[in-house]
Amino acid sequence: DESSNDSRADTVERREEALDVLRSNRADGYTIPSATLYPFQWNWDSAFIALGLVDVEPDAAKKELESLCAATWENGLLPHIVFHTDAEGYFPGPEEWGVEIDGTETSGITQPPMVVPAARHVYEATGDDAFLDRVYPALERHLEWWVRERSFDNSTVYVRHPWETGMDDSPAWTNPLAAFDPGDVEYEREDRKSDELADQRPTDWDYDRYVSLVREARAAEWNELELRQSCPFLVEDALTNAIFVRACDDLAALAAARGDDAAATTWREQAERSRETIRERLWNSDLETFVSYDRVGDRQLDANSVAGLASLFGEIPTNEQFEKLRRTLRDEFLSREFAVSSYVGEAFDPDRYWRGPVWINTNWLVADGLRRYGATDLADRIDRDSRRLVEREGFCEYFNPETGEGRGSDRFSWSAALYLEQTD
Ligand code: 2M8
Repeated sequence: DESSNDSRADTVERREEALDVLRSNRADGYTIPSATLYPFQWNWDSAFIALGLVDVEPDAAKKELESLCAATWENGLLPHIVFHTDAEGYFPGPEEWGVEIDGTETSGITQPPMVVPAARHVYEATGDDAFLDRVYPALERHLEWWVRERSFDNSTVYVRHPWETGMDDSPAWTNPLAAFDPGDVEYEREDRKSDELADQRPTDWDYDRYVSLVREARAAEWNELELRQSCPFLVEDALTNAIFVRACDDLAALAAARGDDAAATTWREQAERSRETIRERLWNSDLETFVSYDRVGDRQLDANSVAGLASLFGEIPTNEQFEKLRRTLRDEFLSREFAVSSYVGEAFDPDRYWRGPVWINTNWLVADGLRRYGATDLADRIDRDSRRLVEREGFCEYFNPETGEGRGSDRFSWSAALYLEQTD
């Protein structure tokens, strides 16, 4: 009928805009998240971008992941930013990190290993064995690094900076950040391009601690063993662990595709071992969700955030936990006009970054996870909200869950890429 023709025409037009956003944010073999706020290559952004690009521009999707993998450190750390060029307008830029790998400057922290699920998706969509041969060694080296350098017990993994979680100013980090004194840190922020944007970004209180953690880690020459003793922020993040577990499963599938059965077994066992610990250590029976664990304060961080729901993406919840988690999702996260709020507790702020707004990438993770548990109705509801938001407001960075208004930057790459992924 006419109205469904109209809405199909709208979708076609939006898809063209999405591709235009991605093309205009594209540099030489990689895509920046946003021209106004983030002028370099970001780790998990590139993974989401590749997921969206693969059906329309498979070669660009492959290049996106290959350029990221090429920045892997000798020890296996995959940096959260790759500074391919020296663009202006971002703090902390390359000079603050002081890292150079084969002539390319990078940061000295990582982000959730979405690159592995993305690589599996790109490989399966294209069947390109040569692509797999090019990226596999870096992917495996990276997951080995997580287990060797970022785990106390070879099962759960930890982060040593809030930026590593991707959910920078989540209220989950307030307590561990409040537990140390950042000292007198001097720096100049570049992310508050307007007063309005300033209210949608992390506070100076947060930034003092972000900067101090970077400077301390740099002073320790990024030595993970030393930082495990000295870093005041060591957190087993629920989101990072969920993506890590999924990455182990997906690496196992990629190993099997290459005929390496021994590696496939190793990574399947790693996934299972990690899942078992997460189910115990990160489950919070009051909030009925997964939370993060503070290794310095030796306590759970009881914040109800989308990170707990993302456990579905790693198939972490047992059936019993799933029933409870589904109730938490329904009661706490679906009661506002637009799903899924990034956080729903006392510190909820519908406009500020990872303290309440809806993000298209976490919606995508939760919807994918729900489908794995057969909860198609809930997954469809979340996908519909993502589409509705983008169709009303454009490809914003994040959205107010009550009014739907777009927040942060516009022409934001992963919002565009995941729209393509959802509507193909
Ligand atoms: C945001 O984080 C960066 C630091 O990495 C920042 O605020 O400057 C987060 O939303 C993160 O998840 C994202 O990857 C990055 C680039 O889009 O921006």
